[in-house]
Amino acid sequence: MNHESRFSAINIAVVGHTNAGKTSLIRTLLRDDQFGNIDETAGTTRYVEKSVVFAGEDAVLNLYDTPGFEDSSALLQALEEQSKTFEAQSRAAQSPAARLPVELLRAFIAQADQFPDFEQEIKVLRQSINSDVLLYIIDVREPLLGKYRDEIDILSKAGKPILPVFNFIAGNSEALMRWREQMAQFNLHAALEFDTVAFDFEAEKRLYQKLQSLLEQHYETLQILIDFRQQVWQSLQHAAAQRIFQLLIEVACYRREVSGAEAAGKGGIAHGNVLEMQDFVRNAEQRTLQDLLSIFAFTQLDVDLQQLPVTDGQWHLDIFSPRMIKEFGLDAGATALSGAAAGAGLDLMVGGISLGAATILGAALGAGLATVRKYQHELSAALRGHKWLCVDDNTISLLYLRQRKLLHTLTHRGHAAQNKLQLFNDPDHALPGGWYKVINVMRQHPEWQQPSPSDVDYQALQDRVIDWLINDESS
Ligand SMILES: Nc1nc2c(ncn2[C@@H]2O[C@H](COP(=O)(O)OP(=O)(O)OP(=O)(O)O)[C@@H](O)[C@H]2O)c(=O)[nH]1
Ligand SMILES: [Mg+2]
Repeated sequence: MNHESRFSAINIAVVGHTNAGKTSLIRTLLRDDQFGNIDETAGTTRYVEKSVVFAGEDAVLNLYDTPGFEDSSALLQALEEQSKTFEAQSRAAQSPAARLPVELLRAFIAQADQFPDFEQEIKVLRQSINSDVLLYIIDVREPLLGKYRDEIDILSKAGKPILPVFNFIAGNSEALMRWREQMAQFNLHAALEFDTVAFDFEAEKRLYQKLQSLLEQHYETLQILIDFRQQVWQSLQHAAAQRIFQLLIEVACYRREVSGAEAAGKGGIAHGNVLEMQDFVRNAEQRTLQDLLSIFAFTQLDVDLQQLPVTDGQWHLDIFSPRMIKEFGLDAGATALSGAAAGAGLDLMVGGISLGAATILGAALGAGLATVRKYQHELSAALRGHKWLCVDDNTISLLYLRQRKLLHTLTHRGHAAQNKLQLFNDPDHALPGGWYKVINVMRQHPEWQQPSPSDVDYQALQDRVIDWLINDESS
């Protein structure tokens, strides 16, 4: 059964100079990295191409990608010639009625075959006349040249509202200011900043709100879209935070029994065991990174533009690199003292090892018979002098900080794109209050290695960590 839309879709022509980022903007709005071709050479888009933005099943926006303007001055000149011919014709016919600019465009388009040089531009003009609004994409790094004045002059003849969209704004605030002033000179006061490469819901929402003010008759339709996208956005964020929570649980629950002799021995924990644990952590983090990139439909191109220290879904800096602890501002000594893993201080500082036996014993003795039963296996191993190799607090904290930073980068592109992403030496790498308690709770529930949504304690902990991840603005 065909779905009948509640309203008619808004036709939006995405226009502008070649290479300004028109196709990129559409990809961002569609969250579809397969749409069209994008390239740093001029004249990539050769045809008008339509794509549809839906709110649920309703088509809300028809976006028309168009070829870029190349020689707008010559085009304007040709249009002026046309206008003179018009005037001469009117005089000859003794009909003094002035022609509307849009009629001039129509007449020009009708004679397209006479202007093979403007083949691309004529496609843009045709689409502009047939649209409700024009999004005029501007690369703010470009100097303000006459060609832009000419482009706006030409486009405004279509008689449709024009919304300038400033692209490549990251790190170019002065240029942006000049462009804003310039657009005001053209009577284009409503303008928008939008970095097209990645998804930032706030910027997208501002785009729809500006359109609401330009297209009052479509106000409700746009509101439906805003609400829908907001909902989708929130569920993406939630899904991503939940994925990070799973990583933390998975790693905090990791445990491997080692004999007391091995734990106390001169050689320390067998090297092989440690390497195995480290590989486990690395793989778990890697899978999370890849899942997060795919939740937000990030490609390697986006990653590069974001300057994330990631290639092929892999972090550049290993989680066990000694630089990590230092540069994330964590204090190895402090966690050794505050954690329940007494006696594992040395281990905490190298390679992310701690011996969790003390934690387990302490928890069990404090919590009574039920807990003793639950940890029977661990306790008897502990009594035999066996211990557990766990992932230490610092490593779990680093995972949390690095994933939180990633989540915020993926969701607040505007912040991250300004300059090279500062994952290190960032004074704001604060851990949430109560963080170490949370690690301990996780460790004491090895069964949570399998997601346990029916367990109320699991649920409560998950809600808490998700809330931290999404709402903690300190990163
Ligand atoms: N850094 C950065 N690069 C961008 C941004 N938007 C687009 N690009 C890059 O700019 C180049 C041109 O982007 P396109 O989307 O192909 O531009 P276009 O306006 O469609 O170009 P034509 O189809 O040739 O008219 C590509 O290399 C994009 O990756 C942005 O916001 N920031
Ligand atoms: Mg293009």
